[in-house]
Amino acid sequence: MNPQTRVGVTELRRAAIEALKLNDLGTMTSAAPNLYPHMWSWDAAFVAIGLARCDVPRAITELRSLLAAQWSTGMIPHIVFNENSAGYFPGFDRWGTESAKARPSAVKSSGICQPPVHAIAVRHIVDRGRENGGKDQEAAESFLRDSFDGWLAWHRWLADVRDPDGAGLIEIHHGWESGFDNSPRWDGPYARINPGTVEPFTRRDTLHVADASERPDDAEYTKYLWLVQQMASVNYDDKAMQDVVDFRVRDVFFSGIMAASSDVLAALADDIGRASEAEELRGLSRRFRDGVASTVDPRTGLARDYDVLAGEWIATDTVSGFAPLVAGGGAQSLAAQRALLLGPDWMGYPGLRFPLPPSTSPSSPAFRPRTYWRGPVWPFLNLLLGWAAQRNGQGDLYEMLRTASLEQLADLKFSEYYEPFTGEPLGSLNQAWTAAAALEWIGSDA
Ligand code: 2M8
Repeated sequence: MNPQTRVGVTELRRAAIEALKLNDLGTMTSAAPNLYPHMWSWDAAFVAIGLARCDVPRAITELRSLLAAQWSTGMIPHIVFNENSAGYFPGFDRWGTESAKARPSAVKSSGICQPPVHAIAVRHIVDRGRENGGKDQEAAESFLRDSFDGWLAWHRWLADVRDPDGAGLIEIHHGWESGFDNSPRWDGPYARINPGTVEPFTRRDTLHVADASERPDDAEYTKYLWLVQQMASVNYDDKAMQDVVDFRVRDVFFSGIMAASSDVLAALADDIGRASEAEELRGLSRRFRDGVASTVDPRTGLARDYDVLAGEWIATDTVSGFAPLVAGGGAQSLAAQRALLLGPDWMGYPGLRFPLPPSTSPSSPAFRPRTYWRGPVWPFLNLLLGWAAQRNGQGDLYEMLRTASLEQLADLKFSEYYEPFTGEPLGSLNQAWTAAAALEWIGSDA
């Protein structure tokens, strides 16, 4: 690394820490300063990965706060509401989780979940703690011991409740559960929903982006809220929900994360002498890895989601097609996925500002370069793909993602997402998981 780049990296680290401070609510971190003034489940995991690079105890606090919101069933809710912020819609009152039996009454949360990246964050905390030694190591190791059963219950709930038939694919009941809210992946399932009467609503999200057309439109929000109403009508009871909800999809990217995370949690189980749980988790990892592999479209090489209600595969050119790369797997499948990702429809697409995968391939008719999950580049996702590449032994892919990400993030905006061809920062600025991704990419280099 030349001296000029090194100065850039030091400045980047300082600015990323500053952006995380801006979002620091004390014992949890808002996903973004105005647009998302609460804690989101998978954002919190990436935030913890970044925090572990500068403050191991604070990273632990982040995940402890998330676990305090875990439902008695094992589910980790997708939003943990900050009592002092009213500026987000739909807020706690709109979720109707007040009377959900499984929600811990002291913590306000939504009633759905997001992908289980948390065990990967715990691994990072333990690794950073051990590197630092002393008090950080003690804190990280005791956190692992205290929190292990919470993470285990979370993985068991996902496996038992969201994959009751053992297909190795997690069923979701809302596009928000995928985290890829309005991705073309969900156009088919949403097109088939005819919402009943939805309580009137006033959105807040469009106030916090430069151009409201980047966000989903009101018709999409009506369907999002319809699903919330349907789930609330049965008090988020796991069994009843499946029968009332108009959105039932097996999410392949969620499942790929489940496979990867279960494997990571298995190694952590070994670490604390929980051998039988380690074996159980390795079984889960295999089950979801196989499930993900079974979805790969032989024509495109990309993994697919499955629409349970329509009984059909959902084939899209979205980054979720790289679920096998995240899940891990056989050498041949990983090599094929690596070649695709580096190829002309993705990182090698002509004219990209940085060689980073757009959320939808620009070759797809569904591609929209400025619209949220329909095309922009999402930095936190690149960190996940890089982590997976490194674990897969694909060091060249890891280095390419790292170099390009550090260049992208050197604008110091920490945007929620970026226009793929111009590199323009879009969505919220100072998005917490983007800043955290920068810290992790820098690693021990600054
Ligand atoms: C976005 O989702 C929320 C709803 O959960 C929203 O648009 O209001 C998604 O990008 C999601 O993946 C992310 O976790 C969340 C907070 O960053 O924002």
